[in-house]
Amino acid sequence: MTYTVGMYLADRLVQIGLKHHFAVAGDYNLVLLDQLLLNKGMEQIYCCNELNCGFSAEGYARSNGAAAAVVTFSVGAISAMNAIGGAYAENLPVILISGAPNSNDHGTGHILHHTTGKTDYGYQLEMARQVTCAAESITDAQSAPAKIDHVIRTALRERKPAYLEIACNISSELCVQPGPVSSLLAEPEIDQTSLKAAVDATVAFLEKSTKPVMLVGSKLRAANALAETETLADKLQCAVTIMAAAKGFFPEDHAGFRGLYWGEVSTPGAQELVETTDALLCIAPVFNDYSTVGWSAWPKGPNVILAEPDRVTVDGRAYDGFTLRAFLRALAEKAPARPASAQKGSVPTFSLPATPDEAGLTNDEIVRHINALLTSNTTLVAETGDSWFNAMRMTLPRGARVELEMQWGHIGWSVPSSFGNAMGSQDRQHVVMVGDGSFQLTAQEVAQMVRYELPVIIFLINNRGYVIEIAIHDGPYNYIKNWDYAGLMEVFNAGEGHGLGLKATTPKELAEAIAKAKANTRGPTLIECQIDRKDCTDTLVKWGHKVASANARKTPLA
Ligand code: DPX
Ligand code: MG
Repeated sequence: MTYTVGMYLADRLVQIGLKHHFAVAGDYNLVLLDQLLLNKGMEQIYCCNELNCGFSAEGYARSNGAAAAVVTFSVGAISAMNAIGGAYAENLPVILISGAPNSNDHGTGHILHHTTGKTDYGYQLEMARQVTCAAESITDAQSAPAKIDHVIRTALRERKPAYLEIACNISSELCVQPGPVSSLLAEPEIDQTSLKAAVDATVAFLEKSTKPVMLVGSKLRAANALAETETLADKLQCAVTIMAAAKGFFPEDHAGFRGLYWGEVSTPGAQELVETTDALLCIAPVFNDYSTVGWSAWPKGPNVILAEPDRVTVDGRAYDGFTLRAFLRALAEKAPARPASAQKGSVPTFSLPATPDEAGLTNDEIVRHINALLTSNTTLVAETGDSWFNAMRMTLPRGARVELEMQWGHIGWSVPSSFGNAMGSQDRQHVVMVGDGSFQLTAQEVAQMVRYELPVIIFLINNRGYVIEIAIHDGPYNYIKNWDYAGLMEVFNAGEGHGLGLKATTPKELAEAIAKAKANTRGPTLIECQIDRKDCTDTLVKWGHKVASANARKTPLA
């Protein structure tokens, strides 16, 4: 069988587990898209624009492990790069593939369309290098296999996005057939001496401690160590807390689970546990201004053991040369039982009294209903805004997943990301919580959920503005044009889809809408929940004030 560069790429993507790739067509990638279509192991899924295409792939990588987005040169790829920056921040291997100028044009002085009008077309590769772990430009068929393999291997190993651009005349040129995929998937070698030293030092530290506590962070899923963390918790029998961006990364029915540590807005009891322990084992954390509540809740000092994806630091000494997963596994074998921190307190559960059926709809009532909807099969996607704080207070059944984008924090992310996530895990129920302001950025991707008949349930919380921003720093820029959000569904259906748009202004209407959403299995349901602008979580307000004062720090006087 004759092979082409595009076919080689398609085979590799299928070999690493992709059943779909996301695309927006343009004349620099049309031949490539044709080549990808030849592979029947993978379906081509279309998006409304390249930003959404990037976020759809990002969501697919969340549910499927890796993803690819195929776009055209500059006008497409530069839009997609925002989402690729997000995939970098969130540790997701997304391969961004851009069509590129014909190899015969390079070095000719030709001015090409869809470029900045300069005759050097290298700027896109330079830009991509800033938001990816590997970036290659393919301008000849012979070197294509090695470049494709390098990009895919690096993305999978580093759990980061990577970039390929392929000159538009090269995708259909002949090249070799790919070999076995094992070389792309190989785990890095482990330095057993260093691993043993790290484990011994940690065990010695924990043995001196009377009440260690675990703190689970958001890089844990990318490190592929969720199960190992639970095994370690079983062995230590200590209290386990999670960071906000790690919601769902530790089972909330575990006997040691003590809730969320987020400084002043922690689950009751969790802040004291974390801040008074003599040994805090931080696993894959990200300490940024948001997670530390404006630098006020940053665990540091001699009592902190830092177990990061590429290094473990105990007693001020750093050890590397092994994976976090290998470390947690080896530590669980030798770790002492230290139950003191879990002996006080109990597993937190969220409960709120129901409000009367005909009362006005409240934020609490929405959260109560959504929490009741969650099962072990739910993926809850929570957008930036008060949806974060609402997701934090819910109790998750074992197996339920939560998707957040707390490091990048691009409003509007949740719509395309949930589309991609649902495409990659069609056996699960996807539930989205998104604010009105966020929805306005990427609303059109709901049309693809209609097109591909994905039964995503979207709770659109219409509080008439950027309420989290109002809490952080108010001004006229936080008030937005209202839309008929539920009405959009008819626009997206255009007479041939199964999308359902509903409005809820009372608890009764919300309950009825949820029942209809559950019955609508052939398309998305958008429930516009109308609440008062001032009705938000008190955690949002407290956290917002702290972050705002950190942002407003003056320069030190000279
Ligand atoms: C902005 C944010 O309506 O949610 O719950 O009302 O806050 P809440 P909404 O979706 O509003 C979101 C809004 C404007 N952030 O409060 S969080 C700034 C921002 C961002 N990303 C991008 N642009 C601006 N985070 C792409
Ligand atoms: Mg809002």
